[in-house]
Amino acid sequence: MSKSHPDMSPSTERLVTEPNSATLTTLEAGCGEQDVLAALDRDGACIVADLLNQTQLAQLWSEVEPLIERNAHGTDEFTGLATKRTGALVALSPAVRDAIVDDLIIGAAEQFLAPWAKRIQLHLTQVISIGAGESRQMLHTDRLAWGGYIPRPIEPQFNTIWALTDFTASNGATHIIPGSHRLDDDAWKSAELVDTVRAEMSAGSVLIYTGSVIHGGGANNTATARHGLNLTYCLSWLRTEENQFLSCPPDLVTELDLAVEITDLLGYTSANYALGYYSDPATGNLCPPEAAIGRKPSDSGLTNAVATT
Ligand SMILES: O=C(O)CCC(=O)C(=O)O
Repeated sequence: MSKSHPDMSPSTERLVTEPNSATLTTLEAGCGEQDVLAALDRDGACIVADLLNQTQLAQLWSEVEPLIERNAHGTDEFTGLATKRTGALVALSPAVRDAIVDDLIIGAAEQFLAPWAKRIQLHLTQVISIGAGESRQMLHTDRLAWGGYIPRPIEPQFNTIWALTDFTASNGATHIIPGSHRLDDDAWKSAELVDTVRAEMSAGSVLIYTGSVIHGGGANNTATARHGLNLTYCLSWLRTEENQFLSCPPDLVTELDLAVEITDLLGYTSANYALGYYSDPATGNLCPPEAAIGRKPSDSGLTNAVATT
């Protein structure tokens, strides 16, 4: 691989695992959070079939398709030279906002991450459109975004990819190594030697996977793009991959009158006492994050400012 993720340099040692199962568990849309958590504990990933109905899927697609159309391809092999990545989806798509706070997903994400943080936050919003002729992405774990500094057993991240088109083995369905979430941080370096399972699923279904499971986008050997909506969540004390304050700045939050559940996930709330306040550049006064969007703080934090209504 000539040009890969900057934090990743593969080794040639053999990976000491075999997949836990030959397929990923596929749950029904009516499943509970505990079913998701049990599958994540066992395999590090699972699929929930048809979580979006046809109307929701059509609405989502109608909102994101024009954004993808006007977007450019990636600039290296990791992001994909024939792949488009389209973000800022809280700002740009009401239907994506609905998916972000889907009851099953947000409930499972909160429970999964609860041992390590008081709150969770939105790590990234991104449609990944793997174009015709794209080659296979290198296998990796997403926790490497933080450069390997987060000790095990902390699980920093809970991930989803919502299929906006059918995911098939030939159009780029995600490669997963079930059980690899239990391996050490360097295991992905030799993962190319292991058989993967493909996250094949119908449009409207969602792949859920942890930040520790080894995975990667598939090659697209068809004539049309594979579109997946990647919505990921992480511990509120970590830096996020997509900078939500720039992708959805305070003026826009106010203009869109976003729900508190969404603004909290964007980070417009304290992650802990003294974590996330800002100082008014006009006065130097300490303010709760909510003050920037004209709201009262959800929690009392380290501030000396009186929040607005
Ligand atoms: O699109 C996919 O199937 C996975 C992509 C991925 O893992 C990534 O870009 O980090």
